[in-house]
Amino acid sequence: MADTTVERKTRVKPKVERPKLYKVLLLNDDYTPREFVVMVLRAVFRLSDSQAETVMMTAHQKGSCVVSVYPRDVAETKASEATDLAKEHGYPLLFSTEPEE
Ligand code: TYC
Repeated sequence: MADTTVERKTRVKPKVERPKLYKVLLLNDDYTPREFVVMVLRAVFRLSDSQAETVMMTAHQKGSCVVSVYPRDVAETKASEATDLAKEHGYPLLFSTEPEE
């Protein structure tokens, strides 16, 4: 069989897009105990004790704080898990998500 080579006239640019990342935000409230917030940050977001303490205190003082960034589905699942866990314990603690710029 004869060898044939087909050459492209134009370059094909591989269209691989990086998935957009989403921030998970911790929102302050007046009722959830600080230790409970730290426990949730450690359990759901795998923060260390000192990271969790810093994130909790930042939300407490400024109103909100970015916990971490993840692909959209992970961010939404973790935010719901954390919010639901607080609800189960009778606390109004809220986590929200928003796209990173
Ligand atoms: N403000 C709460 C208190 O004084 C503690 C708290 C911190 C709650 C951070 C939510 O995201 C939060 N008990």
